Amino acid sequence: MRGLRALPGARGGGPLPIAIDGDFGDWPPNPYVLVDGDDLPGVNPVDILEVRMTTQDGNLYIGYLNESPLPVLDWTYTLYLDTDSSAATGFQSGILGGDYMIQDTGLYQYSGTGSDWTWTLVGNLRVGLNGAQVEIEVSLAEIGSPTSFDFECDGENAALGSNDGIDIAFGQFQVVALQASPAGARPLLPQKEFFTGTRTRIKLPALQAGPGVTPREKHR
Ligand SMILES: [Ca+2]
Ligand SMILES: [Ca+2]
Ligand SMILES: [Ca+2]
Repeated sequence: MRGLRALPGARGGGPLPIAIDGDFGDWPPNPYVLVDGDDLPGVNPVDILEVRMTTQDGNLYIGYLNESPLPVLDWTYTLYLDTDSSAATGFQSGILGGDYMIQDTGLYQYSGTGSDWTWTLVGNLRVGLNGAQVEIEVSLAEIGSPTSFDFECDGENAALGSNDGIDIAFGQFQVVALQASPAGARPLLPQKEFFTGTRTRIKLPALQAGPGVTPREKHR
């Protein structure tokens, strides 16, 4: 399900709606920006430089800045949203408990018991990829209208058949704080790390195809 958007001119002179075109130039000033840095060594084309977020008209906007242009989005980026800030609920990634996941153009809700790769498609999202920038729009209502959430963004190089490094960025986004401050709120507790292949790799079964995209295997 696509997020609702306000029509231009319906905002009484507020900022223009963010266009989902893979260009951050139309974002309001001072969004949340989690800087990951150019930290993935070797030939790893999927390398998160920053994850940005903001809200507008009941929607959450997510932006990825990759080190280099991406040929496709596919499952290069997987974003887990821990919307109840509880690692005990949702998919246990090792960092958080992901209640929702965004992968490619799909928004999914976790429907497993914690360690299994069981997701239910909520709907398809508007996604724009342009070179090294990706923009995604998701209705906050579709992820339970959280006031804050923890997130983990995994950049998976296996998706491009290249080196198998996984770049991980995680942090916390305060929805209410940002909405209360149009100029934007800075991130709380930003953290970052990267992973280059010492974890045990587990191939998880693909999902049953829904009306949208099927999430790809998760490597842990
Ligand atoms: Ca844009
Ligand atoms: Ca990085
Ligand atoms: Ca959770």
